[in-house]
Amino acid sequence: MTTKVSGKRVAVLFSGGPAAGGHNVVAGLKQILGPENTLMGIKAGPKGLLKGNLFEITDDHIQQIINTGGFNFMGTDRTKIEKPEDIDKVKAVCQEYNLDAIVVIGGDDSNTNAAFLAEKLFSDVKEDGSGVQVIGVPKTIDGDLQLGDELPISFGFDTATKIYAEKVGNLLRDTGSSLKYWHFVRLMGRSASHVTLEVALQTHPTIALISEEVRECNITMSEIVDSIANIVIERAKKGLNYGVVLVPEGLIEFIPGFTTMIDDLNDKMAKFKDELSGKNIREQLIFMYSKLTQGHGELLESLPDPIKYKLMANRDEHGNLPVSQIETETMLSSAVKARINELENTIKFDSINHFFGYEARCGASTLFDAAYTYNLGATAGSLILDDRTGYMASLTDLDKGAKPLGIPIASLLDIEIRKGKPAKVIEKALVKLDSPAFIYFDSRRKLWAENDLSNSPGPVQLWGPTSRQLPKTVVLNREYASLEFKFASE
Ligand code: FBP
Repeated sequence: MTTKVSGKRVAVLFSGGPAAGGHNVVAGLKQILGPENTLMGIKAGPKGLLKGNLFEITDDHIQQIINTGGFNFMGTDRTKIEKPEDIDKVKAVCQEYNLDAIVVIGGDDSNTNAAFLAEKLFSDVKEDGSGVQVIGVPKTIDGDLQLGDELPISFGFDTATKIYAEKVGNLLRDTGSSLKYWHFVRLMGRSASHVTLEVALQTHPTIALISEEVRECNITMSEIVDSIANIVIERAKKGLNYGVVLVPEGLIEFIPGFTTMIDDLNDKMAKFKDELSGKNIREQLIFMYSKLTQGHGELLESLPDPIKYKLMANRDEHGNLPVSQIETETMLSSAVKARINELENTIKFDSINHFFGYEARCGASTLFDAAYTYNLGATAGSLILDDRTGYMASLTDLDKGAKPLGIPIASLLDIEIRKGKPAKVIEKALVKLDSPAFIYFDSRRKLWAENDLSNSPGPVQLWGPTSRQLPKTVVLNREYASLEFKFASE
């Protein structure tokens, strides 16, 4: 016999970058809690939790937000809650609003936050000595919060990659029509190259760089430039003076030499925080050249000014470099131009640079993300009604009915250096070079470079044959028999 749970008071917040489907998580959560329990929204992410910025979510709100993209219903931010005084503030807010549970909808760093909150709020929050439950929901367009069969993908990845694939497909068709430009396109995705790999599988670009391959195979900056220049030259010899190059957003952090230089820079910026404050950017750079380990200072100094400045930008509260602002595609296309001039100066090479980033994070959800997120919200709600804490909601077997699952978040924590110090964080899932998706890409890329085999998938479909398609990387890596997703409720 099951007993109906009533009287629970649950608060939900968004954390980190927005991703399509967040509003449906809230809707699924509200549905499962039912009218017997109360759902509160927290405005402006973890910062709003510290400030006690809460309001009650009604059925009318759900009617307005369901199936809409974005996190604008409540807003989001990247505050890390870790200091003892912050935990005390959270406890005070839980007491003020008489909360029984908090749901954190976020990526790897936000779910790390959720694990620590779960531990700190486990007991002694309420008058009777009991605690407040904390449940995470896996969100990020980056696709780097995934865990094999237990968590095939985070939400938002499908919508973002389909929107990018439309734009990249359009560029491939445009340049294959006008026959005169090389487009260098940097695609969002922070560290991992899942987004770039997925978009490549959907569109078959002339070239797609994969950061993880660059790091693992020790491919230097000049080797990357040479390999692109050689493809440009070979195509030009066949009369093909055009193409599209996909560049993952975080590439710079993966290039040998750059990786250790950026780690060194992160450490020293944290160490010399006080000395750097009050200096202008040029003074900061001169100061850092002398503080970096030998070789790193010289490498930093050799970079174009805009890249140098961006490398000195403030890290976020989780210690991440703001790679979305580093124009690697511009640096690469100029270096390729210079190299072509050295190798074959008769070749025509006109390049145009693009960054596809923020425009896809809040797009209206694909059918997959809409259904997935509603079910993730319902799973998070069920974990709360079942008195669980420290779990992340997931759905497995996305091709055969989908099964809800709760994953203990603490089991995912690993040690990484953040802001110059070891910290426990959820490890980012990177593209594996032995994964079926990468192997498939590797088996095709030469053909895509030599010929015009582009695919232009067009805009996201809400009906018709492609509307029910899962991300190709997920289908290949999970060895699903079909591209189509299936949820039990359908
Ligand atoms: P999350 O990991 O929080 O989901 O962030 C994803 C992301 O869109 C990255 O791809 C990008 O590098 C970053 O956010 C940009 O951050 P911001 O919104 O702070 O500029």
